[in-house]
Amino acid sequence: MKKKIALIFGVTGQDGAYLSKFLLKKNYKVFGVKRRSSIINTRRIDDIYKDINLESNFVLLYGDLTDSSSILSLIKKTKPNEIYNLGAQSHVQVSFEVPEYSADVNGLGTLRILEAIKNLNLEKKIKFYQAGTSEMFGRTIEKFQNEKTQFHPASPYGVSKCFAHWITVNYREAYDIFACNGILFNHESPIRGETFVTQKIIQGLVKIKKGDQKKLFLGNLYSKRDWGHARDYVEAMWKMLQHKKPDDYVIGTGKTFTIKEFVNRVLKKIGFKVKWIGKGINEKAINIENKKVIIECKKRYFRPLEVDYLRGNSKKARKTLNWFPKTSIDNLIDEMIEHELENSK
Ligand code: NAP
Ligand code: G4F
Repeated sequence: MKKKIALIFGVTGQDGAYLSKFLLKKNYKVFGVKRRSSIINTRRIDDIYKDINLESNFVLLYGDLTDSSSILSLIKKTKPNEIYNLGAQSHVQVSFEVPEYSADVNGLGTLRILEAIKNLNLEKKIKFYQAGTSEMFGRTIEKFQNEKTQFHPASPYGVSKCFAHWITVNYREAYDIFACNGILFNHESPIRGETFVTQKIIQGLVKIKKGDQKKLFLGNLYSKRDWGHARDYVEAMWKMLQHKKPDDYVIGTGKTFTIKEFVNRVLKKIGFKVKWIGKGINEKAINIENKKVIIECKKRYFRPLEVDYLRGNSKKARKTLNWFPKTSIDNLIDEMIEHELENSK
């Protein structure tokens, strides 16, 4: 049987790495789009590259979501059956610093791919996945967000992803493209970027335990997030494109925790006993054993506007796609800590 071909934008990111491995196991040929950078940015996928058995089925090509001509020629050259758009300036706080760039990559980047599909007359040949986000719900007052919950984004990142969401719906309705939006809640893993809060907490506390760092500085400890594992979530992306009809799906665990609850779980697993004192920006955690402050809050990590509460209702994905999250928050934390301990040896 002829191999299916997938083209992944954002292949060097957390999800790109998990999705590549998932698709290669399913016998796809995977083309990944990487950006030119001044230092090597393929750390997360180097193991695939080094695996001689996978080598010829995994090809990296240069491209950029801000460059229509590269997108057009990548699609022409690779003739994919499925395109996964995972490429983004994906850091919410950074999007307040580089709003225009975030809109360009995240919003217009999506439009550029859809336009290329249309202009190459491949509407009936290519299935398209768009990496949407729970950040689109932003400041909603609904406490269990599903596909019908109104968007109220709270950052340039969230707004740019709303554009990407609606342009995907628009091209599906106007040109009959098999295009799906995954509305994914936070998902983490041992290869999560170091500046996202889960990885920052785990790396920081492991370093403090080993005596390699003195303190961990954080921002808002009271926002709530629904955290799953990236490995489970890339399966949902693929399932969306295998379904008979294109549609949009919320993907989350249905459980939510504050940042402080996440920190406390990590502290316990690493073997710290702490006492929390103070309020707001003055809140701190003191190591009971040696009376040293190990966690403090810093203004610079608070955002101009916060998304306070996210909890995903993925009933539709469970029912229609038979998708279920497999990893609990405790297993996720254990895996991330184990990886960090191994790494720091
Ligand atoms: P990530 O680790 O930050 O990866 C983002 C990827 O996009 C990287 O490969 C990055 O390349 C690439 N990229 C950035 N700018 C680009 C450009 N101009 N042209 C082409 N590629 C570009 O993000 P992730 O956590 O894997 O998330 C994947 C996607 O899902 C993103 O769109 C994100 O917004 C969305 N999402 C993530 C979550 C989550 O919790 N992880 C939840 C919902 C939605 P470099 O490696 O060169 O930087
Ligand atoms: O880990 P975060 O930076 O993730 P955030 O903002 O929820 O965004 C992530 O998930 C989205 C899905 O909902 C994705 F679309 C997006 O691409 C990204 O992957 O922050 C989580 C929470 C926030 O409330 C933040 O204010 O943690 C709080 N926080 C507290 N201290 C911190 C810190 N966040 C970061 N990054 N760093 C801190 O020191």
